[in-house]
Amino acid sequence: VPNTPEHIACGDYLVSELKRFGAEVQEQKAVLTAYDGTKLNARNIIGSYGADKKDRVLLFAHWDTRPYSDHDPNPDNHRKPLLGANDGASGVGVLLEIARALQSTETNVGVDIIFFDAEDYGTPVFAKTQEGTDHTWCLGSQYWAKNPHVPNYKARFGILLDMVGAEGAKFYKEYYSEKYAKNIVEKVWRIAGQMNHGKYFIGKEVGGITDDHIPVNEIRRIPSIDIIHLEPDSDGNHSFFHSWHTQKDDMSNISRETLSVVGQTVLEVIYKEK
Ligand code: AHN
Ligand code: ZN
Repeated sequence: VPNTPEHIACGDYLVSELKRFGAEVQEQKAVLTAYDGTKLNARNIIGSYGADKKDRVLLFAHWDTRPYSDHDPNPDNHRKPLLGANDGASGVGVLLEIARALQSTETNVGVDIIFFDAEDYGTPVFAKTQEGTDHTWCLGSQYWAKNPHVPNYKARFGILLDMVGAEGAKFYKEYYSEKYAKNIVEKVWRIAGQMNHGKYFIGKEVGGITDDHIPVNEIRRIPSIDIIHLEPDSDGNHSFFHSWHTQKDDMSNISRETLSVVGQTVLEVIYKEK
């Protein structure tokens, strides 16, 4: 949670892990303003492989967790922070393991891994106004998209991992991913199918999500997709996994198999790039 000692310790840990896995690490520190005016000491952490290569792929996830469990069934928990084992940390875990693989086997393209901060400090359910609050999410990625770590930074495409750890997770083709990067959605879902991961990667479209891929697409203009676990309902709407923004988003809901399926699929995608 931003502005806590644990946030500093976790950021330091991520920097040291990326360095241990041979990445060139850059940090981007910024003071960002939350929905309620709170100044957040935010830190985007960037690990690069093949930094001299022109053709690059961007992989990203958010590493902060939410200060509010505002979807918890117990109202007493609404102002408590959550662990975010799935919401945030699952994507970070997969990307750390990908970093470890990149250390031993080089890709043809350069790879940048970005851990974005301050994604999940968006307007809580208990705030007075909910309208027009989309911009209160994804503060770290908005900042990076306007101030990339390398001037005029570009990548062939980007892949965001969000909530990729729940048991039985299903990944549908998210609306903005299809809108901005349809060929990347097709590529990733095709490769997942070839790897027999069709039980996880479902060939059906669902509605759009405000997530870190939006600023990367709309501001930085890098075609980017969101691999995100959603539960579509019969009305054409969708919800997040059952413990989303509750006290139960902890390790008990995390599946090694789901993490592995996502990580193996993304590795296959990036090692296939010529
Ligand atoms: C909204 O609820 C508007 N966006 C969800 C983005 C998010 C939150 N991803 C993880 N936590
Ligand atoms: Zn969240």
